[in-house]
Amino acid sequence: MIKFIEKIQNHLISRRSFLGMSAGAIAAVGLTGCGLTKVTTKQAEEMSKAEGEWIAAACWHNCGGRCLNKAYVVDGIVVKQKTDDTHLDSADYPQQRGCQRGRSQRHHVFGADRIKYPMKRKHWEPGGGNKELRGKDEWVRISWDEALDLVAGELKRIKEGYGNKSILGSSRLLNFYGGGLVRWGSSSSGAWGIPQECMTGFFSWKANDRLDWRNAKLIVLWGANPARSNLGNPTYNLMQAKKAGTKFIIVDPFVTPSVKTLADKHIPCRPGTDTALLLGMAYHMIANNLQDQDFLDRCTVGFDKAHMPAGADTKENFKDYVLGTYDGIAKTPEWASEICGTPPQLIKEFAAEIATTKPMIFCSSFAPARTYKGQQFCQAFLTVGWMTGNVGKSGAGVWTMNYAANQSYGGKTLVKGGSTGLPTAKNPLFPDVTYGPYDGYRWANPKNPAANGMAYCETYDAILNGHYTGTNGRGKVPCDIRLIWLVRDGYGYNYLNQSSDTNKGIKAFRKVDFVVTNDIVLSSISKYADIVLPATTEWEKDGKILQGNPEAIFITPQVVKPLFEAKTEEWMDRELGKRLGLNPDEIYPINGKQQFFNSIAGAQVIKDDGENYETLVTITEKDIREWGVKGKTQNGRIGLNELVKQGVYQVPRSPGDKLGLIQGADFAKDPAANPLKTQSGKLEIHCQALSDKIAAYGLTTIPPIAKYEPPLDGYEATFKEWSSKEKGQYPFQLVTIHHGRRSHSTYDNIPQLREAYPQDFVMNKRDGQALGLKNGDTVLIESAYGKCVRPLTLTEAMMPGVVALGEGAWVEFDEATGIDKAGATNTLCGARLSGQGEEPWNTTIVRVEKYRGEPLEPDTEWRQRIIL
Ligand SMILES: Nc1nc2c(c(=O)[nH]1)N[C@H]1C(S)=C(S)[C@@H](COP(=O)(O)OP(=O)(O)OC[C@H]3O[C@@H](n4cnc5c(=O)[nH]c(N)nc54)[C@H](O)[C@@H]3O)O[C@H]1N2
Ligand SMILES: Nc1nc2c(c(=O)[nH]1)N[C@H]1C(S)=C(S)[C@@H](COP(=O)(O)OP(=O)(O)OC[C@H]3O[C@@H](n4cnc5c(=O)[nH]c(N)nc54)[C@H](O)[C@@H]3O)O[C@H]1N2
Ligand SMILES: [Mo]
Repeated sequence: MIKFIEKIQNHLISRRSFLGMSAGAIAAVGLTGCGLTKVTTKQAEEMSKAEGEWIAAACWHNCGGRCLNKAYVVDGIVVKQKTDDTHLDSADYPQQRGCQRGRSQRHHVFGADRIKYPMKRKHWEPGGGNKELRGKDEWVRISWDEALDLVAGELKRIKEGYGNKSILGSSRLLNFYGGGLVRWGSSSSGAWGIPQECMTGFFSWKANDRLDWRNAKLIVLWGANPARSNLGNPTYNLMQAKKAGTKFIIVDPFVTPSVKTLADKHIPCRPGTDTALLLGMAYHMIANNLQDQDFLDRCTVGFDKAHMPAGADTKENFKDYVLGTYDGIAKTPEWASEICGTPPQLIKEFAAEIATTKPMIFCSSFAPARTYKGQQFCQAFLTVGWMTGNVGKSGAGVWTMNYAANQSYGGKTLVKGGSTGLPTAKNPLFPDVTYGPYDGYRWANPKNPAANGMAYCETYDAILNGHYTGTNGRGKVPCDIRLIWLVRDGYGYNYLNQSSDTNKGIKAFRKVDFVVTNDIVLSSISKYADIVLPATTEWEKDGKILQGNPEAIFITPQVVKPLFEAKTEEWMDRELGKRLGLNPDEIYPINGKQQFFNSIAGAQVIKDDGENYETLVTITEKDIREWGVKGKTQNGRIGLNELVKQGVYQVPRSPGDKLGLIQGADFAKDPAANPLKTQSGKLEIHCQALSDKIAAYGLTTIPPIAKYEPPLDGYEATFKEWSSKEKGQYPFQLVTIHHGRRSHSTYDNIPQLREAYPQDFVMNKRDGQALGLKNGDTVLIESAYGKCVRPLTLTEAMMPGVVALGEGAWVEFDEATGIDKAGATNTLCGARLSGQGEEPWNTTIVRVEKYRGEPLEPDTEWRQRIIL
């Protein structure tokens, strides 16, 4: 095997000739100490004929999907990939097929730009050294011993000198070492979680099972673009509904690929103004008595003054707000149209259509809630959806996608992995804060202020100014952040790139004493670090179960041995633990292999009765011996090794089986006998609990019913003066769409994907022409927070006044001009504090002009971040 790797490692080529080749010619890539190893097409063909093995390979990124990925491994090198061929494909029982990104995973794992060795920034020394050089300093290779000594030394120095709260971050090791300062908020689902929890009693009100979507007469997708942002099966599922005759309406400022694929009707709406559109629709329904009054009376509170929750001011009912009874402003379609840009006639038709077409599914994505005070959108969306009475019935429903992947899946979880057996490690400073793999899904509990850290959006200000906003009216909480910690299991959180205001973020990073990350590539956050530790990818670890949609789990064993000097987080934590005087066996009482085994042994699958679960996997004495683990024999549906070889367990489905779910069916039939976990037991259009909870976070407030208030940096803010409609300094509204070439920032480094999905800036053709711009021009896009340049695409598919940029490009600042060349959206989006800590990315305003600087080299030609 060694000989084989040496053989391909001897074929060094320069980066330019690598990129000069077509993507198809590069069938496999190997690694060397100093750069990329190319394998020619001929060699690749030879290699793929060589005797190897197909191994199920993790596809672990946060793309919202989960698919089957298989790697063909010849002598420790992955020479090709394929996807699900474990059973024949059908609409009811679809294969779990991967997309272009997962199938590029080998270019990520074996990329020339993998982090290969521990690296230190040349001018960093304990305490900070020359901090201004972060992001532009040289890197030097150091030994693992030196790296671990330096990292442990800084952890100790900062803990002893300033206390654990001066360490920003969370990880298993940190929790054993006294904890770190944690953050809360919502980087993904916008404002969705809390309104849903308070108004419905479910943090995530599940959608009906995917097979039931075919029973809808109408499906409304609000701000959703599944053809781009739900790869895998969700769009395929929606196509089945379309085939069965369902009509689709999509509300979006952009004629997206999903509009082109699915929609019978497109409703244009300016970003951040959806609440106005929904209020205009509500007005039309009320004025024509189209609402389902029986459902509203039986199942909701707060719609009109006769159905208010106990203790509420009767004037605060939704109907009177819409009619303008007390504020004198009727929220007519004409009123709405001036704000949202949707023609009044279209608003009326749309309102009448959703009110009279039954059954209907009314489904929103997260994007319209990633806006300033996005809770108001969630309130309005649920309220108008409930006005149609489409709850608890087949082919009907009102919800947000409960998670990106499951947009059109919904239903019960039919198969699930077991626990790894690793006990959870509590952060002693914030014992109530749950520790998940993503910072982005951590919620603060406003009832327990001592448990809370700070909102994500406040991080950089907290570092720069030494305080953050305390929940529950605690005012400014002092802090002294000295260490940024990102050595953690699985996936990092690349927040310098992915959270608002990268310019300010870099200033903050340049202030602290120490930044340490573990990473697989030099992602933005690692670029601005002092020490980067080489992490193994999931392909190099012992194995994991990854949950897919509710019908499938993916079992992903080790594919190849760790490359170069890459190590697992477990190894890093143990080694650091020793240096910090901790017992490594207490931090990890069980090893990775045993964890993998436990999660397989504990896997459960639903029985045909649709209620109870049974053991999934058969395990024999021989299996336990061969795996070298502790365990008991058990009987299930599939043998251990067969399952690992197959890489997936998917529950077969067919229409009429008992595995489906109609969400809220019992409640809608008899709300008194089946109360929800809301304060009133009903769906709450007027929801005091929501208003109180948002207020307790201490950032912004909202009334208990859906109201439209112009958001910060929304449409109204594009004008110097609203009444004359004279445009102001930042005349365009920006949406930051999830992009086909990446999962957030992940995969942005893959040249093949860069070629396939350009990072262009999109604007309306007439808007562009008015500025003297033409297709392909390089434009400068500027907000109050930063600026970037990108090639321009002009199209009538974009609403006038709205512009778009895909989120996730790897920020690439020109330090001299302060311009980001990559089109990284968070150079434009400001860090504004809102509601439950949602980041208001889609309420951002910008101006656009022709760029007059040096010509911009296409990003497909850029030097990869190959360090050592
Ligand atoms: N402007 C704007 N910003 C957004 C959004 C938006 O719509 N607009 N969307 C937001 C949303 S919805 C989300 S969910 C967030 C996601 O943002 P993040 O959670 O930051 O996701 P990624 O950018 O994929 O970052 C993953 C990081 O983990 C590293 N990594 C990947 N695999 C491994 C591994 O195996 N081991 C280790 N150690 N590291 C690994 C990658 O190099 C990368 O640095 O972005 C948000 N940011
Ligand atoms: N290819 C790809 N797929 C992904 C991801 C990825 O990074 N890349 N990330 C995954 C993750 S973690 C998540 S959370 C999901 C996100 O999934 P979504 O939130 O659905 O994704 P977006 O692309 O941000 O937005 C969808 C559509 O909403 C529109 N939109 C934006 N703002 C507004 C608004 O204010 N009002 C209205 N009506 N429409 C608006 C946009 O034009 C876009 O077409 O995607 C998942 N899928
Ligand atoms: Mo997300």
